[in-house]
Amino acid sequence: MFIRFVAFTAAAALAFISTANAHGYVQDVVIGSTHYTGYLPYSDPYYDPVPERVIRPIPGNGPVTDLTLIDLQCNGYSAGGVVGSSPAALVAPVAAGSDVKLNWTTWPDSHIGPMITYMALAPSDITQWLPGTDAVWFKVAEAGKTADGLWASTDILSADDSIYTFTVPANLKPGQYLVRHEIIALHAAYEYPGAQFYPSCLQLQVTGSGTQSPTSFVSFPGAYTPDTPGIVYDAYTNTSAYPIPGPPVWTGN
Ligand SMILES: *[C@@H]1O[C@H](CO)[C@@H](O)[C@H](O)[C@H]1NC(C)=O
Ligand SMILES: *[C@@H]1O[C@H](CO)[C@@H](O)[C@H](O)[C@H]1NC(C)=O
Ligand SMILES: [Cu+2]
Repeated sequence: MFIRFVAFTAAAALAFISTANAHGYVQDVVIGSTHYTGYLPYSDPYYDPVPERVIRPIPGNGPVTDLTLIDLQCNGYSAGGVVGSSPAALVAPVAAGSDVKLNWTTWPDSHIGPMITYMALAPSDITQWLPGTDAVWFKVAEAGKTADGLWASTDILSADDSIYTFTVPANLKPGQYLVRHEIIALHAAYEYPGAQFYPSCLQLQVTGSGTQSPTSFVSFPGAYTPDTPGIVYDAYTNTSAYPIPGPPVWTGN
């Protein structure tokens, strides 16, 4: 009885520690002069009706570390019958060639690493679409460690008031696209599992007269394995260039 009590207390303490060890998520999206509040995991679920967002729901501010889980896609739940993510209700319009600004919650200084952005064309109504493990994703932006040793997160992100900006490729053909944006925190990435993935999925309606589409795609999970360069990396001792994981950026020339 006493031992059970101790075990329960230890579990409760662990739960507390993982809550207290706050990390983050995208709290706001800015396109042109329009702001869209991000999905707020600590308040949205408690509203009735639940607020409509352009970002898909996440369980909280914590990371995914298992590269085989569907959770790696959009930080969605793999429990409760929801596969990878559940769609959001809204879709944000954006002209191809425009900037999209993602406003992160205050990011811990220790959580250094790259910021990477992918897109995927929804084959039909994005508010119903789950990519599953299909290879549909192409990379549109990436930032790792500069030659001066500055990391996309936290150095550059903090200097930019927690705003990360990527550009929708100018020649991208119009359609509904799911954006998968992530920070990979490397503070424990000297082994696998260790790297912490913080993905966030945003629903966009790309407009314009673009005609181009990429021809090669990756899946999530699938694009990253423990052997992919940049997944295992000792960020505190390795002074070499950091190899950003995943395929090359597609710019649509
Ligand atoms: C980011 O979003 C927060 C919460 O909505 C807001 O208070 C803050 O001003 C935003 N930052 C910028 C630079 O817009
Ligand atoms: C530093 O990182 C590079 C790129 O991942 C890797 O090839 C190299 O082995 C690492 N060096 C050490 C000492 O771990
Ligand atoms: Cu953390």
